[in-house]
Amino acid sequence: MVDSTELRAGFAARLSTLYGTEVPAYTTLVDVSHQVNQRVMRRDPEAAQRLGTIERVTAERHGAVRVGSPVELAQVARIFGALGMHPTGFYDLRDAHPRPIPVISTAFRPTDRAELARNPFRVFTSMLVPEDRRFFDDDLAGRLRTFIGNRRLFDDELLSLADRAEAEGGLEETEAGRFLTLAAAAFALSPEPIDRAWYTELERVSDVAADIGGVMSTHINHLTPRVLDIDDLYADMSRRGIVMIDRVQGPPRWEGPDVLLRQTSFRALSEPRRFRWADGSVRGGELRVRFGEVEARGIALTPAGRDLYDRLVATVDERSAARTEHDRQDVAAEVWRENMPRTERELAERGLAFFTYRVREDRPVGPPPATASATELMAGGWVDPEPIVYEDFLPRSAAGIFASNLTGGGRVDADQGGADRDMAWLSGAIGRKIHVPEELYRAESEASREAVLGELGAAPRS
Ligand code: OOG
Ligand code: NI
Repeated sequence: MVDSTELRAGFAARLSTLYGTEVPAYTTLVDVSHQVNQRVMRRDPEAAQRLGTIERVTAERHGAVRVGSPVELAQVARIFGALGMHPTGFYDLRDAHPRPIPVISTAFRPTDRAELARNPFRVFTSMLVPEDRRFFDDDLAGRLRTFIGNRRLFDDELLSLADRAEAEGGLEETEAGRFLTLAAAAFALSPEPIDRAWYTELERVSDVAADIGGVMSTHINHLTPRVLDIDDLYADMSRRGIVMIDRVQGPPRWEGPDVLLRQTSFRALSEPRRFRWADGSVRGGELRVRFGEVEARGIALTPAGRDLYDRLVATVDERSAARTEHDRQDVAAEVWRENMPRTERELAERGLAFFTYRVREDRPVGPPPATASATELMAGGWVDPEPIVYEDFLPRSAAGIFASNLTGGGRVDADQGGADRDMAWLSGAIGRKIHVPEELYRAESEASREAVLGELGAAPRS
């Protein structure tokens, strides 16, 4: 029996091989990431592994895929379900500034800490919203839905293997191999000719709409390795002559703890694709839609920490308006120094980030009260906080990643009505619970507090 964890690791490895053959620059990015990680490990192995073992970080990737309808998203969910990956978080990119994108998204990932440690593979998955009138008029929306309704991204054999794997927690060896082959193949770039006129019509609305709804199949859009020092990677890639987007997105580089997620990418490369023209002829051409991205992960923030983060981002925006990108980084570091706790301990004490707890060797004799809060346990010298790594995404960075790789202008009619789409809607549409990231982190932190209380033989409060 090949269990869901092994299936997930196998799928991530196969996709990585596939994407490396399709987009060779991805292989360079992975190589450079490994070199950066080794440099950081040599500098300080303990600090390097504060947010995950080097084995986990080296194997770690996230992918991005895009589909056209709830039916397709529900099918993707069955495939990822077989791999122990569950929809987590809701991202609405339709009102992203400055470039709205006509999609809503979730991320499929393991939700359990032990599973994340074994293999944290996750996929940012976006779904087109043809019903949104700001992007598509009635006529185009109708044709788009028909086009998407007539294609099959995943065949029956793949889906039934997925269902069996999900129901039974794995597959027997031969079937597992078959399942992984079919699953990876479903995300390969298709050689089928693309209807040029249809693709162009959609491109006028949005490159992303064309990439999703202009072709008969789906494909992996990028695969993202994790690095321990993203500024080092950025400089290294630039030295190799690879054109990077103009910034690292997310929190700035600074001396204090890394929180949430920092990401950067190189611009999409042109790839040969085949087109069918209006006269019926099929000729080669090219499209730029797929790129390379890299990320560094930090500590998960509580809702209070996230509010602070959002306020700081707004402050950086205000203070750096009309200044260069280079200045912006300095402004951001300055704003962080003024407002962000400089230590993990202070993040924990102020309830701004999520932690688990470890009992101290030199703890006081005698147990803490059974109802002691995490803050009391830390203050009393019973436990030390251990950071919980952020496993999710940032809407603003995601919008930036989409936007930095758009070539066309795009068209949005702000006077038209958008379609109501939220997490509950998406959950209903795919028939699965969508996990809330902050609830997962909170449950993990709370379980740890209870565990250390048990370990400390906590006594009822007198
Ligand atoms: C997804 C963009 C978002 C990220 O890392 O924030 C993303 C896409 O381009 O399909 O992958
Ligand atoms: Ni990404």
